[in-house]
Amino acid sequence: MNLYDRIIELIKKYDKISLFFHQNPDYDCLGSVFAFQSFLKQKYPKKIVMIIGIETLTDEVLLNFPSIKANGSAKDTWINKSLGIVCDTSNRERINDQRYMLCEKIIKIDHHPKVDDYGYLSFVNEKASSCCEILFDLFYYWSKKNIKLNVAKYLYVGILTDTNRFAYPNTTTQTLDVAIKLFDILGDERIKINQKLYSRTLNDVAFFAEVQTLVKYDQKNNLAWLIIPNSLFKKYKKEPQSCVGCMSNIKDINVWASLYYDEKANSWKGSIRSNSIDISKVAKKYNGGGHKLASGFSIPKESQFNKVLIDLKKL
Ligand SMILES: [Mn+2]
Repeated sequence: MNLYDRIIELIKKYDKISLFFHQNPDYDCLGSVFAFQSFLKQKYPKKIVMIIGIETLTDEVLLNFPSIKANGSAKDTWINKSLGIVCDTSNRERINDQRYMLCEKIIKIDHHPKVDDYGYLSFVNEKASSCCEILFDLFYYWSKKNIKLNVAKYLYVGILTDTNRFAYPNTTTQTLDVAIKLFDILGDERIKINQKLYSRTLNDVAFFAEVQTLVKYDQKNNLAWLIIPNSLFKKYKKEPQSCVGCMSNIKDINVWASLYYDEKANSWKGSIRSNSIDISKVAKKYNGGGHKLASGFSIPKESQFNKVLIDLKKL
């Protein structure tokens, strides 16, 4: 039996499924869990599929996502009779709700480098652009007629954002093959998804314009960085976020990093991006990790950011 068959057989055995995603969720992990929920609901209407912790996310995080409905919080006694499926999360500490431990069994589905091998079953494909790409492949193998419009929407959003609209090097012929099949299902819907996903409010435009003025450059070391004060998020009523993308595609800047304070976690959250150099090792050194060209880290003090920058300069 191949791994897909083993995953399918295990899911079939459970009436209760708990879906988990990663902290600071992006559209790939959210797309994955919402697609999974929609797919399973269509294929097995009697199963109860809960996205654990979804009710803790703010509207801003979910804003651009097509037709999301929160489904209330799950009790511990429910979770401990369920099968857990964790999407897009390389290590256990990063799972959004640590009650994943209560699940009878866990399935991990991910495309990040394998830093933590967890789960009763683990499907990791580092060559996949996104977790959503893997799920499309799994669902297509499982029951392609159940990849209905809603499932396709969620998966498309995840692939689109994780590949930066098919521009990042993680886009492969396999990714495009999946995109072709999704286009067929989505029809004109994909244009609406694009518009909704990438539309900006005037408040956003003003916010990012101000963020841009805070970027510092070290042209000698081809490095850019940014520290976003919490007052700025408050001023524009924005959820704290990395804004690391505002430093991408700058000529002769090869590595860029941002930092902001995360009140909930009581720590400083950082993001590092690169256009060619592997920066994941630096992220790992500072309590983080991720991909070669896109990683995150977490430090207890703002002053430690200097050490991160020195390590990045050495690259
Ligand atoms: Mn992802």
